[in-house]
Amino acid sequence: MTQRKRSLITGITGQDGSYLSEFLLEKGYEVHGIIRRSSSFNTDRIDHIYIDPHEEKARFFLHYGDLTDGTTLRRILEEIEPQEVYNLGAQSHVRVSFDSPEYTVDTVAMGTLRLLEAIRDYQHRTGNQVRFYQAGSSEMFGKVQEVPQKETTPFYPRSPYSCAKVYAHWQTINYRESYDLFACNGILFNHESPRRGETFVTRKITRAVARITAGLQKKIYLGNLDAKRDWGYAKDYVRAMWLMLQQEQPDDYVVATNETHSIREFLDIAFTHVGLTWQDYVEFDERYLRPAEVDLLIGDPSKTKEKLGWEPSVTFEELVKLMVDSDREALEKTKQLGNGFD
Ligand code: NDP
Ligand code: GDR
Repeated sequence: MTQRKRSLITGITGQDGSYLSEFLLEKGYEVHGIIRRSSSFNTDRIDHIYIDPHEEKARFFLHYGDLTDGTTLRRILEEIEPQEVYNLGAQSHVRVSFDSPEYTVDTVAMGTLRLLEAIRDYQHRTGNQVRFYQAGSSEMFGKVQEVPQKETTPFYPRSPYSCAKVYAHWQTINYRESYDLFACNGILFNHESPRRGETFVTRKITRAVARITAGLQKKIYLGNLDAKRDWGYAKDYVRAMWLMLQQEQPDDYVVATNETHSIREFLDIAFTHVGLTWQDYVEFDERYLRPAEVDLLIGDPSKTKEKLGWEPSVTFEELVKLMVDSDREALEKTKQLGNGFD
């Protein structure tokens, strides 16, 4: 084993996993990630940092596994002996969690428990300290109890996904208090980027704007446009995850911008940025509504700012524009390669 700090990331192929990997590699870490076997490539977001593990300079390694498979999680943990574990893996789509509640809960809630159990046993057997980050969500606040939401605001989850995240949150605290595990909960509000999954509302909109301006799409079908979210930039948010694990004591932190905007406002900035009017292109489709909606999220990150010295670096308007620009550039590149265009 090298003397470098080793980290293990579940969900390394996701938006946050890819940014966190880049961040940790820059800090000099050896980064290990768990990927799911898939019949097609699922490593798009991390291909640019992958180096053949046979090369001496390789510090980035991938291992097949799944949060629903506890034996493999244990084996990987024992093999890697990481000092830090970031649990980002999840079926993370709120609407989909209503369609697949059992699978969502198995991954999000039971998956976290499996990982915590593996860490507990590993730590007990070897005496090696492991620092654990749990990817908690503002969705746990759900139905509005207090505005803005902070670490002490009561949870009122409104989806199978967020119920599972509440379980994982409390289990993380329980392992901290029961087994002296250095375990932190981040309660992260929505964070977006050009790497955001294409079915989340922000990326769905910016991708559609790019395709509409390229003449590839005429309409975009959306659900509830009145919901309000506190949207930040994913790159800023992975920095907060790491900062949590560098403190003297484990704790829980809200990461947010303290600004809230509706889907309509997002649409307005995205379409206006390319000289279009969103009302000309947006249609309603009830299939995108949720059985129970979260109407208003706005976070109070005072504790995180004060204790971790964390600040967001990108404004809402900048975020929308950088996502639109990125989708337009990506489409332009595809066009030049002659893919998907007649
Ligand atoms: P993504 O949906 O982009 O990524 C999810 C990751 O989890 C992917 O790597 C996915 O693999 C992996 N995964 C899914 N199911 C399993 C499984 N059964 N076993 C192992 N891995 C699995 O999410 P984000 O990067 O946006 O979010 C990261 C984490 O933070 C998630 O836990 C999410 O719930 C949470 N979160 C996200 C917020 C956000 O705004 N982005 C806000 C608050 C919390 P694959 O690529 O193969 O599908
Ligand atoms: P969210 O993100 O549910 O907040 O969860 P999403 O982008 O899916 O929805 C945000 C809001 O937009 C409304 N909406 C639509 N949503 C989608 N996906 N598609 C549509 O067509 C559409 N039309 C309107 C939704 O109803 C909702 O109000 C994200 C995920 O990353 C979670 O994993 C994370 O925990 C939370 O953010 C914080």
